Order: sequence, then structure tokens, then C-alpha cells
Amino acid sequence: MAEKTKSDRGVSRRGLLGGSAKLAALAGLGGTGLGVGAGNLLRPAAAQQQQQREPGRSFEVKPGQLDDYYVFSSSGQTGEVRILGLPSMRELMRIPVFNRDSATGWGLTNESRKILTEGLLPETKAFLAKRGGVYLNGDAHHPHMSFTEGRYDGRYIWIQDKANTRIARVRCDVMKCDKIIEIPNANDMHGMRPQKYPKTGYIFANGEHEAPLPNDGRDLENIEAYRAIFTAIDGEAMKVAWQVIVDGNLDNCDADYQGKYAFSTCYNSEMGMNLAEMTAKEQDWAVVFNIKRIEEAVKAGKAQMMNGVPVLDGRHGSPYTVYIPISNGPHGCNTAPDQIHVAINGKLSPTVSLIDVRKLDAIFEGKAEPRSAIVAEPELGLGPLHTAYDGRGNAFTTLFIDSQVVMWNIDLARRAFAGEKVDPIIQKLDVHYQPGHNHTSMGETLDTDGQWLISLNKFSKDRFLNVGPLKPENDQLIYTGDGKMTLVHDGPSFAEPHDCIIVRADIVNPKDVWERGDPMWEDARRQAEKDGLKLEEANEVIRDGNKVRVYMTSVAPQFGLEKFTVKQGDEVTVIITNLDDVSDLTHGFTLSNYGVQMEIAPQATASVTFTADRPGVHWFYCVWFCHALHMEMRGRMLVEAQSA
Ligand code: RUQ
Ligand code: CUA
Repeated sequence: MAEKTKSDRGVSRRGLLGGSAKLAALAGLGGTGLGVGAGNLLRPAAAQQQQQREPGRSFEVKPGQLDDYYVFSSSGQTGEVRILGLPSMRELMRIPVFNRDSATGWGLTNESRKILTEGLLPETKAFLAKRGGVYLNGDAHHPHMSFTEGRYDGRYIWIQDKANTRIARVRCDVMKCDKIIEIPNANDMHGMRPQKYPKTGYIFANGEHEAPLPNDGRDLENIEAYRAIFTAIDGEAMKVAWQVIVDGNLDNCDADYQGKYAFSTCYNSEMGMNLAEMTAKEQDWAVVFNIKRIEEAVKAGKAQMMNGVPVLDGRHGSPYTVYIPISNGPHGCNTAPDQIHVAINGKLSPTVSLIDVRKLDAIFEGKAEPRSAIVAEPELGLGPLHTAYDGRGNAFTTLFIDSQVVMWNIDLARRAFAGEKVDPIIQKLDVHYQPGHNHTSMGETLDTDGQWLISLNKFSKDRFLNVGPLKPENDQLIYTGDGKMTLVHDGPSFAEPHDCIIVRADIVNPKDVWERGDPMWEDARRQAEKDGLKLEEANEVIRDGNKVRVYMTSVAPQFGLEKFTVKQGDEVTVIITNLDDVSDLTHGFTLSNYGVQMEIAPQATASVTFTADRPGVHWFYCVWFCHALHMEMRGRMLVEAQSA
């Protein structure tokens, strides 16, 4: 296996030359391109300087070099997770989750369909029965990695689906989704964060839209009875642990570093059903959830069981929650790596309200007012949506309306709030345009390193070649390692990265080829055993009434069977095991004019089931370029016509 070579490390001649080019590029900041000229490459003084720079500073990753960080990005209405390299901002991979995917067969293969269907509620299964059995869409906003004691541990990424109220998990050892569950009693999962301490643990998820509970056709216009619900999911078992009914709705959420509290923003405390109603009041709130009290109440049987899940009433006056008044329509919710502060981002208010988690115990004990938890409220600009941190006491807040990122100091903001004449704002940087989320390198962990900031901008307008009325978004990279913000890269992206995390490369260690015993194709292995076969050896057709199972291996450039014959109307399952164990030697199986296609990565098994209702000769062929004789890697499915 090839050794990982880090970008911009070491002092080879190549590194030296590259260094001066990078320096030139940084000097001409503004994201206007690399600006590398031959003259720059040959200036020895510049090369000398470059050697003394921190390795993280350059954003240029030369051909063959590897990035320093993984970026796990959501894709909004595309419904997948994307992996980028940072600082290059190159897109490395896409992980299908809530979407269907032609290349990998996600949504077509038996393995993926099981993941897409097994966690659905019974009524959803019934609803989808006439619609192909799986949802075709998703709206994935918030990808977050598993934690152990406040640090990323590289096991999993979770992401929510706002469109169809689901939570999915991606295994980081193979970068595939392995579980999706639908959350009962809630509507339209939006904010989602893993528990940071002691470990994940829970996944906290916000049902954003309020609706009758149960939502079964009664009480349609009885808005008083609409509820929004907060959910804690056991991220390991992928089962709902408990739920808490709240007042108002729920937007974004985060967890503390102590394992005591979780936080959610609420933007429609009015319970309005239209825009005017939703924005009528001057104040909404942030809800704080007392995890220990909730767990104890659930244990003591104080929860009501609804759809198999314990549900507590956490509306005003309950012992489980505290409602902290915040100016109209707060949105983002971000815990700082100082383990003390939580930013509640104003959205309609130009302010960010900082909660000090050390003040919460007294409030829950009834010894202090909820607002006493607010220790700073700097006025930053128009449309603050999300805040990220550099680990040196500074915060970066996106200003949607101003199209800026504002860098400010937490301590100065506290002092200003206490009455001192100080300005917490350090710098404002134009971004292009209308930023939503932002994220710093390792920024939601105790390992926040202050090197990089990504601003995920909703509009790109004039920043790229015109590609028609539908424009890309713009993920901009900002260097922060020297204590100020410098824009270094524009990254066009398809609909619509809402949020991302930036994870140091050494924390993520995916396998290069699959392990044969992987649970992903456990069902196929069991079926083969029942058929008296071993997946790794079988090139055989098993008939079982009108069910036909076709077992095949693949070794470049050949499938184990050159043809198989079935009868029109048979239910056919094709199970392929890729025996190649060379890195990157993926095969594909495409069955022409049958709408069947799937990926079979090295050492993996994949299977697909369809009805052979089209008689004739149908070629199956390999769809991932694998060999000089890749075009020849094909065979025939012969479907005998049944006379009517
Ligand atoms: S949200 S742009 Cu869906 Cu995370 Cu704030
Ligand atoms: Cu196997 Cu292409």
C-alpha cells in the first residue's frame, strides 16, 4: 500500500520551489487564482522564507500530494455526503445516502435497499409500497463525526434528512452508509449533533416543523395541539432513546463538553403558520435540555410511550428544560472549544447571544433566571447564521445579509456586555455571497487548531463561468492560521452543501479493500450457505421455483459466468463477488435495458433482484473501467419467452 505523503511537508527541492509559488499566491489574495509565474519560482529569497512557514499555511496541493484534512460536506437537497480534501478543496468522493445513485447502484442493490427500508416506520413502508419501496429524495444538512471525550474518534458520520425525517450513519472505515432510521412522532429533522462527552453516545436531533401528535388526520387545524419534538438517538444501536416535547419549534442544536446539556434554537415560538405570524414576536428562545434529569425520568417510567418511544413533556415549567429568551428567530447553535460558551446566532437580530454553560445548573435549580446564562451579546452585523471558532478565543460568524464573515473575540464580547467600552470585532471579510454555515478546522472539538475556515455560501452569482439559470453554490476557503482571515479559494459546488466538518487526515483511516467478512453482504452470504455455496467460489445458477439466484465472481477482465438463462417472469437475483484484491480495482455490473447497475469494489459482494419480464438477449457488462480488456468484460442473460 502506498504511503501517505502529506502536502507541503519536508524540504525536498520540489517543496522549496512549490513554496515560493505558494507565497506568491498568498500575496495576491482575494481568491483570484494562483498567480504563479516563472519569475516567482526562481527567487531564492522567497524560497528561504517559505521554509520557515508553518506547513498548514499553503493551500496549494501539487499533483500527487495529499491534503492535510478531510472535509465531510452535506449536499442538502442532493441527499448525499461528499468528501473533499483541504486545503485543495478537491472533491474526492460522494457517499450516496438519501439519494439514489447510478454509479454505485445505491437504491437498486439489495444491500442498499435493506439499509434504505429496514429503519422505516410501518406506515411509511405501507405508504412507499406503491412507490417503489424507497424514498427517492432527501434533504441532508448536518454531517457530524462521532466523538470520544470531546475529540473526533473517526468511527462514524451521522447526517439527518429534513425531507423525510430520517437519521443516517456512514461507516468511516469503508465510507458507506450502513444505517438509516426514520424518527417517529417528529417532523422534518433539521438540527442534528452528536453528544461530545463522554462519547457518542446520543445523536440529538430536532424535529423542526410542528404538527399534531399523533399526526393521523385528526386535529388538522387545531394549531394549539401542534407539537415539535426533540429526539435523542442511540448512535451505536441506531434506535431512538427518548424524546421531549417542546414549546415552539426547533431549528439547530448542539451539545456541551460536559455531557450534561444539549441546546436547541427555536425560531417560531409564536406557532405561526405563515410568515407574518412566524416573525410577529420580538423574542423567541433557546431550549436547554437537562440530559440527566431526562434519563432519570425515562428510567423511572415517567415518560409516555408513543410509537414505541418514551416521550416526556418538556414544555414550559417542566424540570427537563429551560427556555432562554433570545431576540427574534435565532438559528445556528455552536458550542465553543473553550468548553464554556454556546453561540446562539440571531438571524433576524444582528446579535449573537453567548450562553455560559456554568450558569445553567443554578437556573435548573430555580436559583437564577434563564437570561442569566447569557454573558455576551455582541452586535455583529446583519443576518448572523452560524459561528465557528479558532481555539484561541476568537469566533467567526457568518452574516447572511451582509455577505460577510465577522471575526470577533469572546472575551472582549463578555467585557463589552459587562459595560466596558471595548469593541469585540476584529475583522470583517467579504464572502461571495450570502453565507450560511461556516466551519473551522477541527472546530467543533477540543482539537480546534485555528488553521482554516470554510464559508459555505448560498449564492455564487458572478464568481464562475455562467452555467445557466441554475448556479453552483460557492464554498470558500479562508486561511486563519496567522490570526486574521485571508480568502484563498473559491469552490463551486452543486446543490447544496449546508454544512461541513473539517477533520485532520490522520483521524480518518479507511480500508483500501473490503474485508470478506463484512456485515454489508451478510444476507447474501447466508443465502449462499443455504444454497450450499461459498460466495468466493460460486459461479452457479440456482433455481428455486420461479426464483433464480445467479452467483458469479469477478476477476479482471472476466465475470465467472459468460451467460445464464432464465425464463420470462422469473424473479432473478444476481450476486457478484469481486475476487480482485488490488486497491482501486472496482468492477461494475450493468444489465442492459433492465435498469440494473451496481458497484462491486475489491473483495466486496453486491446483489440485485429484478423480474426478468423482458425476453431476449441482454448483455451484462462491467461499468467501472478495470482493465485493458474492460470492454470485453461482459456476458449474456438469455431470457426465454414464455408463451402466454
Ligand atoms: S441550517 S444555513 Cu439547515 Cu444548518 Cu443554517
Ligand atoms: Cu471489470 Cu471493467
